[in-house]
Amino acid sequence: MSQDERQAHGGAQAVAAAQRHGVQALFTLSGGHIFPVYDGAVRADPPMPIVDVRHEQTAVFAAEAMSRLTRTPGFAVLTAGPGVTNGVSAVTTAQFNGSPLVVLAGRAPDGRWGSGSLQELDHPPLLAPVTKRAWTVHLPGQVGTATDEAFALASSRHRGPVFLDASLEALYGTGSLAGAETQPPATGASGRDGADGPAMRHQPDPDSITAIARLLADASRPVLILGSDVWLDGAEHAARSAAEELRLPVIANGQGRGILPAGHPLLVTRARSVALGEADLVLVAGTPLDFRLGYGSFGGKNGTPPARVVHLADSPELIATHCQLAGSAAGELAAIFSGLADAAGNGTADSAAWTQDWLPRLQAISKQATADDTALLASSANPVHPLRIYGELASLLADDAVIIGDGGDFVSYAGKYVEPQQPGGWLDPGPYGCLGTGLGYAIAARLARPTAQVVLLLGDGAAGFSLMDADTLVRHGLPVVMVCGNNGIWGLEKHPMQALYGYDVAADLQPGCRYDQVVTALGGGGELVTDPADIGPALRRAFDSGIPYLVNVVTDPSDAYPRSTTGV
Ligand SMILES: Cc1ncc(C[n+]2csc(CCOP(=O)(O)OP(=O)(O)O)c2C)c(N)n1
Ligand SMILES: [Mg+2]
Repeated sequence: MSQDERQAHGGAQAVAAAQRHGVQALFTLSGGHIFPVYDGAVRADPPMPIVDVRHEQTAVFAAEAMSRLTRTPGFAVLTAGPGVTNGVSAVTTAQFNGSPLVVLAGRAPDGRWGSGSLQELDHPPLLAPVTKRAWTVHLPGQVGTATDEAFALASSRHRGPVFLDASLEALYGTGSLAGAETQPPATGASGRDGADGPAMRHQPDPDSITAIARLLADASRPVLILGSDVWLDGAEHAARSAAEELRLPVIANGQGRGILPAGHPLLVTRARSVALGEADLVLVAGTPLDFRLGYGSFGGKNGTPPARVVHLADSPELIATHCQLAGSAAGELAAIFSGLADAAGNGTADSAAWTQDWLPRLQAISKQATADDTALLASSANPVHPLRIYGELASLLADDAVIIGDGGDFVSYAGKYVEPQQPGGWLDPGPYGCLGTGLGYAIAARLARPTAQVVLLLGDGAAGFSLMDADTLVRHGLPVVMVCGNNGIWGLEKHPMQALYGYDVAADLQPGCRYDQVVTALGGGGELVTDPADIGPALRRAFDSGIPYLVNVVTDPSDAYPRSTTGV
């Protein structure tokens, strides 16, 4: 590609760089420090859509979700000072999720630094601990190059957020439109197995794969866990093929959900407790061995010895060091899966020990658990049992639906009872567990998947963090179905505090609060539901409405999600 010698201000350089990395839209909230970026977006050819939101957290959450759904980097543009600090929780969420994202911020002028100009804050020291890199551009000719670098870094394994701020002089001043870097990104979408350019290839060590194949040959009760990075690294097809070839029981986690569709015979997520409690070998792919996975301690239940654990990750620095591993492999996850299938397969898997007893047992437990759900999913209890909502939703969801969860107990139920049919159709906040992702994720999902159903599941507490951004859905014409599980409490905190102290404080919200009227006031639609029989018809009206629509279901506050740990 030839160098573009045209002169342009820093904002135009940044937009041109973002476009070279496949960015389709920027998410922002206005401030004078960043006007040149808007001017760059408006004048770009083609122009870059600007999605202006009502809180910077929403801008960054939207950019993060865009990256997790499209597997091209997200782009958020924040104004100096409070614009940046408002985005910090969402940047941290991206860091925990390994989501490729660039946050470009304005910055007070260098020429007045130290004199107290408006919103003068040195952002990088705040952002450095929660990004891959955070730095400042001071020269007008360097914004394009720096933005190119930021996108390349965000998209390279292990992916994550990168922060860049540009002083007023740098953003308003002019330089070459192209910056120094005009190569198409070596990274881009890693949406297909092996689609990465050469710079992205990280071939795993074949010896470590052979060693894992040997562990598998010795195993009689193996389990494969598929996490979010399997999807983000573009390894979903290789993962499924390997699981099928080796006949491995699979449990899915985060964005790994849907890689094996609901009902797949190897998917034993509903037998999780026995599978992880009695396994003798657990292969954990594309997710950290954190609190969600018992910190990597498996087996040991019902007289079984502790399980051997193997960690598979897209980068060596992610391999767990806090627990004992029997094996590990790092690099391109698709290559790890196909290498493992080759090394361990050889046509012997059908006769492998676990297909005779272990797999059928987990399948039977899963089947029984699903059968046992029927009563609660159809519950006619009044006040409504939250599971009745999921019972009604199940029959309305299309295979390509994007399901987003933002809340406590209400969303834990969704994680257990809503099984996606396709990978890339499930968005939870990930291990940082930050409430408030909801509207940002929904905005991005509607833009990333224009014809798919987008369903946002909101706890009533969670709704308070971002519901004002229903206004953004309305202004930008983005229809989304929102379902609020309204128990009138911070359920995931109230019940545990009761259990610990015998009383609770700071855990009550307004019973029956009209969150639906918030959405109607902002120009969308909505309704309140108190009778279980009305849930299905209300959801159908929401899907048919073609506008942002919130179904506000009053649920039973005495119901607590049956959890074994709160993660603390
Ligand atoms: C930003 C943030 N603040 C606080 C918490 C702690 N927290 C986790 S779940 C939860 C309760 C959520 O309540 P709600 O959304 O109403 O869902 P429910 O549990 O009632 O179904 C809280 C306060 C958090 N995870 N994130
Ligand atoms: Mg609640």
